[in-house]
Amino acid sequence: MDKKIRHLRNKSHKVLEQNLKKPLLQIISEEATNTLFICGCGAGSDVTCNQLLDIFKDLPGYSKLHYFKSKPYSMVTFHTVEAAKSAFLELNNKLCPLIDKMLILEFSLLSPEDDTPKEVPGLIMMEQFISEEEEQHILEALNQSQWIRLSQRYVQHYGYAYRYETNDVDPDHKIGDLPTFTTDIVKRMMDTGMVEHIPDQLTVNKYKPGSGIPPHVDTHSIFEEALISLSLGAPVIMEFRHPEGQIIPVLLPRRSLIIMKGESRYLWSHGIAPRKTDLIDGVQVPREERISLTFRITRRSGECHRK
Ligand SMILES: O=C(O)CCC(=O)C(=O)O
Repeated sequence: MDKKIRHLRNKSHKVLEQNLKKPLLQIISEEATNTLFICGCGAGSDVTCNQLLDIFKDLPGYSKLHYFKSKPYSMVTFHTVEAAKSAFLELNNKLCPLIDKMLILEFSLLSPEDDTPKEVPGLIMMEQFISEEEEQHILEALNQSQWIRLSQRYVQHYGYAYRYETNDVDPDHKIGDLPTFTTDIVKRMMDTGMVEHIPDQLTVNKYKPGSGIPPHVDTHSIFEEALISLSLGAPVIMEFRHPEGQIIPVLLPRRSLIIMKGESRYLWSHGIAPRKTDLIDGVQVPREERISLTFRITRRSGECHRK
């Protein structure tokens, strides 16, 4: 082993012992296990959770990244020991260009505390929120209007124009009311009792197979809590990401409505990976054109104090 790597590895071992308050023999293993420590990559380092996700999430057998708020290392679990072993052989002791840093990995004898939720807190899903006839009617109405082309998708805006440079709208510049084909749907939404204010901004997104939307948290300061999205045309998997690394894939069936509130709105990001298929019930399903209507409520009641 080269001198520099040996030095880094010894340093990492000390950090693990200090943090876990156990002898090294009870922390790491020479035999492969299904969990790896990613030494020196955690909170307090300059490596972000998203960078680690980019390195690990597409490796065969990847299960979960554990990026702790206050620990100077991260952990990654795989579905099998074999999968962890091949990730180890591929990445350990090598310079990783994505973070411009040598990856020091160790097989862990400990499993990361699993206190993470299995569902996205605050996310409400309502299947078959509209009928097939209503879906058809909205799709036809949308096709009468002009689509604006963005790099990955096509959009239409109603109420207030969405500003992609600043991820907000100009609250002093209303461009019109929401279209009449949404009136019944908005009423039904309000009747659920889960949306406090009447939406006044609508972004329509048209996604061709292979396109998506990067993970994001909608701006707190300009929009009220509830974000509502109606899916038309085809299902898709939306990924919700916790800042500590957990990803929960959520199937949005065609004609379903989701309401994001609480943590799902303010803490977890949501996004759609740009790919041509989605894994649905264990089957790779080819994507088809999907159109979503995202309803927002512009904030009129002063500052948002949520972090
Ligand atoms: O397509 C969707 O359901 C979500 C769209 C979205 O997140 C957005 O427009 O900000």
